[in-house]
Amino acid sequence: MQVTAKAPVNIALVKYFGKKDPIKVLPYTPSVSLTLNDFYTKTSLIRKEEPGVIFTINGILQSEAEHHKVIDFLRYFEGFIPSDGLIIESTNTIPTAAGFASSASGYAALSVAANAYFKTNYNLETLVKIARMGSGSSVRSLIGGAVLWDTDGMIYPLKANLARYNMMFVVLDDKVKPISSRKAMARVVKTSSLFEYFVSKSFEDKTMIIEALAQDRFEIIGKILESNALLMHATTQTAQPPFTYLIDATYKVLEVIYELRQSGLLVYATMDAGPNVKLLYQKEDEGTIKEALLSHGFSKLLVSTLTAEGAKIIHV
Ligand code: 2P0
Repeated sequence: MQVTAKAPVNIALVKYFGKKDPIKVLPYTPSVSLTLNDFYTKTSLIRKEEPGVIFTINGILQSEAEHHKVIDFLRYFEGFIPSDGLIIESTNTIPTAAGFASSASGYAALSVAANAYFKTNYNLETLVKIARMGSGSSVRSLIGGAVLWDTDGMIYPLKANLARYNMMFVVLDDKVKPISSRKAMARVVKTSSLFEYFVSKSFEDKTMIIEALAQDRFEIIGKILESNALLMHATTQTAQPPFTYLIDATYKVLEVIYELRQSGLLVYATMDAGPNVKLLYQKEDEGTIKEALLSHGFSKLLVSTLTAEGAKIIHV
């Protein structure tokens, strides 16, 4: 027996960074994301004769710790028996664990695949409760389009003009991040002097960006997404001990973006748990943005359209 699910990457415009309830994985902040069409994870669950679980990502056998994490996660699906023979084969179209949110698409794909493989038929609400324990941001990949993950732990579809925009990833470093976002969040919540402000500002940002998305007011959307990302990264720099995911090249890309904006082109940047920069812009400006980045030596550029499609089964 084999089941394959596909789940898209989502990028937060208003960030999740801190757990109010680390057991149920309820966030301190409401987060808002857009869903990408061209970056995704495909995960197959395949029955095998010999007992035990084998877990690979892009063909690479994962560590014992990763096996434990995934086995513990599958226990939420009734009918899963760790000693039964099971192969978990996951492939990402983007670098894993470098702030490209592949754990989000990974856990969304695994949740949907397991729901079919073990025939649990959990509804979306139950699947959200389970998926977020694997990775909080994965719940935003369960449905497509613009998505709100609210502080009640549930997800809500938002109105947005997906056809008007593309996202570009400026790849600066595709190595695994030095500190997991799970550990980073715990440290920030406990020690950052900016955390309270980040939370209250995120509630404001959420309200304003939902309205701006619905009315398709790009300048407002862009200003909010960029300032929210910078504030999130300021919480890591004010934690004890302080740390940062950003590198010199991140700031150099931001300078190019600011220059483009000064010339009248609307393009906005966000960064996650890694140094890479993600840009939101209107499709017709793609050529100019690419040219500007290439002329400054940034040549690893990945582009995606936005999609209304969420995680789904593609093969049973
Ligand atoms: C986000 N990030 O909203 C934020 C912005 C990173 C920075 O969600 O601890 O894998 O497993 O719930 O969802 C990345 O972390 O974290 C993340 P856990 P997750 O996209």
